[in-house]
Parts: sequence; C-alpha cells; structure tokens
Amino acid sequence: MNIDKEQIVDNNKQLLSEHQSNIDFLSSKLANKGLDVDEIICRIEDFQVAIPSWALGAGGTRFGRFSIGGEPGSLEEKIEDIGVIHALTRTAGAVSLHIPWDIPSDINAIKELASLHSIAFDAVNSNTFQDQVGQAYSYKYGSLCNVHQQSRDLAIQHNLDVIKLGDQLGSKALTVWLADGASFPGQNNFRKALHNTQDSLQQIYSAIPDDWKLLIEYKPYEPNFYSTVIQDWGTSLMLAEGCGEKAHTLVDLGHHLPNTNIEQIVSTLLTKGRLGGFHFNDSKYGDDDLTCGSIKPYQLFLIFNELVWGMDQNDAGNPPLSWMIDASHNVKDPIEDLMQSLEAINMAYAQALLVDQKALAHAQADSDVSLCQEILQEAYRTDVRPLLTAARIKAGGAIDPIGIYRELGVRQNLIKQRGQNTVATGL
Ligand code: LRH
Ligand code: MN
Ligand code: MN
Repeated sequence: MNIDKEQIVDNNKQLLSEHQSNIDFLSSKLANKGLDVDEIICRIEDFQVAIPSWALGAGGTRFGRFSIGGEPGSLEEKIEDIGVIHALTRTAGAVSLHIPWDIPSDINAIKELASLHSIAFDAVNSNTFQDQVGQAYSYKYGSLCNVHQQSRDLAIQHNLDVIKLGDQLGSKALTVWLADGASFPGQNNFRKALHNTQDSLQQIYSAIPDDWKLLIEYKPYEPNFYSTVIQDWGTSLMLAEGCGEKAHTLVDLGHHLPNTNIEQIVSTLLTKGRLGGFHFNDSKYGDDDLTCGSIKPYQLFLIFNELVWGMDQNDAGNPPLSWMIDASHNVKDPIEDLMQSLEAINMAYAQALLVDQKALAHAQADSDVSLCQEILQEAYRTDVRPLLTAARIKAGGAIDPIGIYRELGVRQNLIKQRGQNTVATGL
C-alpha cells in the first residue's frame, strides 16, 4: 500500500500548531544553552536505520505463532511495508536482507521497487545456522567451525554467494552471525573450533570487495547452551583483526549476558576503529528482540553518548557504521513496532547530541561525580520529541506516524489485499 504525500500533509495540518508551540519552547531552551537547534534537526534528519527483511511479520516464539494478518508474503511486499514505514518516519531508508530467506527473483526489478520507495540495500546477512532443503552437508554441528571440511566449504561458499548477490544490489557489507558452538562439555575442542572459524572467515574475507565491510556478530549463547564459538566482542574483535582492516565487530544489543556494560564495549571498539555496526533491540533477560527503548532507554542513550563522543567529536578513524533494527514482533503490529523502535533510537541519538561534552570533560577532570551525572541526565531527561517531529516534517514525514497509520487503516488494507492468515518468511 502506497501512502500519498498529500495524505501526510493533510494529517499533519491538524497537529501543526501544537507541534509549533512544542518546538518553539524547546528551541529557545536549547538555544539558551548555546546549542544549534537547526544543526541538530539536520543530524536527526540524516540518520537512517535499516529494517531487516525478516521483521515485517509476526515472529512468534518456539511455543507458538499468531499471525497479525496482512503479513508480506514476498520480498516485494516486504519492501512495500518498509516503504510505508519510511514514508511516515523518513528514517528507515534501507533494508537488510537475510539470505536465503529473501532472495530476489529479479534483481533489477527489486532495485527499481526499492528506489521507488527511496530504500537502499544495507548489509546482507548470510545464514549458515539452518540446513536448506537438499543440502549436501549439514550445519547441525556447526558451519564455519565444523570438524568436517565439506560442511565448512559449503558455509564458505554460501557466504561468497551472498557477497555476490549483495554486490549486485548495491550493499556494502556482509554480516556473519554463527550459531556454531556446543551444547555439552566435551562436544567441541575449543581451540580447533576457533581455528576453523578464523580460517573460514579469512577465506570469506578474501572475497570482500575493497569498499565493503565484513561484520562479525557475537552472541553468548543460544541456540547452543554450553559454548558459542564467537561468544563475545573480544572473540569477534580477535577474529576481525585476524582477517584484515575491512573486518569489524557488530554489536547486537540483545547479545550480552545480563547487566553487561554495552556502552563501554562500544567505546573500546571505537578506540580500536573496529566497530562495524549495530543490531538494535531491547531485552530484559536474553536475546529477547524487544522494541528498542522499551526496557532500557537509558542504556540506549548511554550507547549513543559514546557514539557521539567517539565518532563525531573524537574520531579515532572508525568507518561509518551499519545501523539496523533486529527485533521480533509477537504481540504487536510489526509496522507499528518498528516505528516505535525508530523513534526510540532517534530519541537516544538526539539526547546524546545535547550532552554538554565540554562541561562533562571538566567535571571528569575535577572528579566531580555528582556533576558528571547531572550533565548526562540533563540531556537524557530533555523531551527531544519535538526535534524528531521537526526533522520528520522537514523530510516530508508524518507528525504522528502511528496515528496516521491507524487513521488510514493501513493494516486493515493490507489484510484485505493479502489475507488474514498470512505467514511472512524469516524468523
Ligand atoms: C541471531 C540474530 C542474528 C541473525 C538474526 C535473525 O540471534 O541476532 O543477527 O541473523 O538474529
Ligand atoms: Mn542480530
Ligand atoms: Mn539475536
């Protein structure tokens, strides 16, 4: 379903005067602090986060799956759904494909459709955590780490195929996440598993084009529950360094043991110039893939504070990052959920842009711990939503994306078009 620009403009009219008073109030407050409000709005407007092709349907858990209705049944329909999200928010100008869940049947046609919606192709994700029908050698006991060369070779070849496909689409990064590991002590020889993984990654790396990045994602556990080969950022960084300068670590916010200080990991990777990108989501217990900012919005802000400080203001040579949402939607409409995630990510970014870094540096130098906290929380507690709204209006988006989505009955229309009992591919 295409959303007409006129519909957005019309809907915005009813909300414009309230927005104007909100932004006037905030602008004068920020200007008094010496902040350049127009510059901040431009920065928010430029910030784009990729939507994963597997997040447009209701995900479910291993215990059950409940269709939301009108779910996309093809890659084309997924791009159309992202088109809706991008038309309303103007912050989702990219899609990240998971292969082979979403192989385009006609590359040129899919590129045309995506560009019609102003959507670029971000990182392509390979999948060696599932066997495909008729696969000659299994990944049951691992892919890039497998003790059998045939399984390793198959997994390497799959990654090479994904690079080729991504290249045709205009992607500039390959994300590798491995389920490889062991569920029981003694199942794997740790050193051999790590060695095989490094060797396989090096072979994949040798096919990475010069203007690409290889992103290595880590995760402490699941689906293996005793050990995971790439269990943490340190292992990922070590493997990336073992490949070469185009290899980087990818941080999925849900891939940490409870209470891990993710913002410190971000800072360390930035210092090394090895931070490759993010999979945004939120979690309370494990890899819960919940809506960004729904559980720990302060953590998200602290991560963006490190990004703003470590990339914009104190660049240590880290390349531009790949930003993606990696969430799953069991009880909410995925399109609404993704728009909520985008809003939370942008809020954290905007709040981080407000941090008085000079004052913070002075307070740190004075070991004035209370003041350090005051400075951070002054920014975090600012209601930055008018800045996000201003950026959306400037870019042709909606003042209230979820409001207009509901008012236009987008989901009901999708159900009419696609049916009630639909199943989207992917997780
Ligand atoms: C693994 C993961 C990884 C996969 C995606 C579907 O938990 O985060 O990024 O590609 O989920
Ligand atoms: Mn992920
Ligand atoms: Mn995950």
